[in-house]
Amino acid sequence: MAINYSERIPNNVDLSNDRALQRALEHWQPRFLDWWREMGPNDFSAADIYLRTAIGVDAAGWAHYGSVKMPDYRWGIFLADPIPERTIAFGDFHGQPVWQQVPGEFRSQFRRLIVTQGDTEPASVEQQHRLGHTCPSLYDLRNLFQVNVEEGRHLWAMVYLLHAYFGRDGREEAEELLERHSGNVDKPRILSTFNEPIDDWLAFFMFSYFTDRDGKFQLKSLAESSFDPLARTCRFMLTEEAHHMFVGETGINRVIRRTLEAIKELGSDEPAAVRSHGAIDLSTVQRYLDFWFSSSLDLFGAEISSNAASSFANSIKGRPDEAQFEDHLCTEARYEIDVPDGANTRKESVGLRSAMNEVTRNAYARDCEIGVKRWNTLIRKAGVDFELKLPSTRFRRAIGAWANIPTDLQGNIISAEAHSRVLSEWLPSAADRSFVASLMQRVVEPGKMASWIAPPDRGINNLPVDYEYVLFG
Ligand code: BYC
Ligand code: FE
Ligand code: FE
Repeated sequence: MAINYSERIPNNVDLSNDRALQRALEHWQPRFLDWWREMGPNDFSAADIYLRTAIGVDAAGWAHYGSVKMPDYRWGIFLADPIPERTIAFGDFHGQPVWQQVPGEFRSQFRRLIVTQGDTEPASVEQQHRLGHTCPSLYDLRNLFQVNVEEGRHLWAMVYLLHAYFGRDGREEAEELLERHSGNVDKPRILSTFNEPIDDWLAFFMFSYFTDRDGKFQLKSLAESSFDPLARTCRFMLTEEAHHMFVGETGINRVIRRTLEAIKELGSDEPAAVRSHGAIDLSTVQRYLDFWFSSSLDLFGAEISSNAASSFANSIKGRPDEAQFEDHLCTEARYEIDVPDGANTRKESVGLRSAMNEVTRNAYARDCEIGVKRWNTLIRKAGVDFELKLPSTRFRRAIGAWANIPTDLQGNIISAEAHSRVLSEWLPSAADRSFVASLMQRVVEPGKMASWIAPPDRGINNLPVDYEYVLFG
C-alpha cells in the first residue's frame, strides 16, 4: 500500500480507518516532538538539511531527497508489503500461517521484545545529541542528522505496534519510551550500550559500525517473527539500517585514510607524531574498536538463555536469515559453548534453542570482520605495519557466561590484578579521549574536512562532496 502523506501521521497502514488508534497516536505525537526538541539535535532545529524521506516501501527507489528542517520531518508508520501466504519459518508453529494478532499467551513476551527494541532507538538519538557542534564537515553533519531522524522513525515503528496491538499497557509503554533517557541514573535506557556516552565522532563511527550492526541482526531475527506486523515493520527498518552502517564503515575508513596520509607525510608512524599532525593514531582507533565491539556483544544476551529458547520455541524471534538453515525446529540439535571454568575453559553442550543468542552473536562477529579486513587492506597497501583486530568475544563482557571474567584481548583468562593493570592499554584512556576531543573542531565550510578525516569518495545522492548539505537558519 502506498504511503499516505496527506495525514497528520504519514502511514501505509490505513490509519484513517481506525479512528481510536489514530487518535491515540495523534496524542502521542506531540509528546514525541517535545522529546525530540528536548533530547534530540535541538540546537539545529532551524537548519535546512538535505534529508531522505521514505515515499514507498519497495526496495526500488523508495526515497525522496530534499531540504527539511528536522522538527518538520515526516515521521510515520511504514510497513513492508505483506508476503502473500507467508507461513511461520521456525519453532513449534513452523509451517502454520503467520499471525495478524498477538496470541494472548505470548503477549508479554512480544511486548518485552518490542519495548527493548523501541528503547534503543531514541536512546541513540540522545547519545548523539551534542555531536552536531563538533562536526568534521557538512557532509558528516547531514549524515548524523539522517541517522537521527531515522532512529526517531524506528521509535515510531515500535510505538505503532504497541498502540495497535497491546491496548492500554502498550500505550503506557509508549509513554515510558520517552521517559527513560540514555545515561540517566534514575531512569536509564534498558540495554547497557545505549547508556554509554558518545562524545566524539570516532565513537559515533564505531557505534554506527558496531552497534547499528547489532540492530541489523536483531531486526533480521524479528523480521522472521510469526507476528506479521512486527516482521513487516522490521523488514522496512532494515532498508534504513544499511545507511547507518555505511556511515560507520566509511567514517572509520576515512579516519584511517587520513592517518595513513599523515604517516606518509611524516615518514613516521609514532603515535605521538601522528597526533601532533592532527590525525588519530591507529592504536587509538584499535582501543575505540575494542570498547564498542565488546560493548555491542553484550546486546545479544547470555550465551545460554531460557528467554532465547522460549522466543524460538514460540516462533516469536528467529535467527537472522532463517531460510539459510536446514533445521527450523532445533528440538534435538545441540550447540557447544565455551564457558569459563576456574582459570580454564570448558565446553558445555546445550540444546540449540537455548544457544540462539550465541548463534546470532557469532554471525554478527563474522559480519564485523568484513569491515576490519577492508581497513587492514588500506593499511597494508600504505605499507604501514599495523593490523586492526576484533578482540575475542570473551573480552570485557558484562552479560552471559563471560560476564566479569578477566581475559586478555585473545580471550585467555588472566588474573584480576593483571587485568586491571593492562585494561587501560586496551580501552580508550582518559588521555585518548581528551586527545580525540581536542580534534573535534567544528568544520562547516562546504567541502572542507577536519584535520583528522579524509573526504568521502562521493557525496549524497550523486551530489558533489562540497554541496551545502546543511544550511544554518
Ligand atoms: N544490557 O536471557 P538473556 C538497535 C538482560 S540495536 C543490559 O540473555 P534475552 C539500534 C536481559 O534483558 C538492537 N541488560 O536475555 C542500534 C535479561 O533481563 P531479565 C536492539 C541486558 O532476552 C543502534 C537478562 O539480561 N534490539 O536497534 O535472551 C542505534 C538475561 O539475558 C543486556 C533488540 O535488542 C544488555 N546488553 O536477550 C539504534 C531486540 N543483555 O529479563 C538502534 C529485542 C541482556 O532477566 N531484544 N540483558 O530482567 C531482545 O531480543 C532481547 O531482549 C535481548 C536479550 C537480545 C536484548
Ligand atoms: Fe534503528
Ligand atoms: Fe540504526
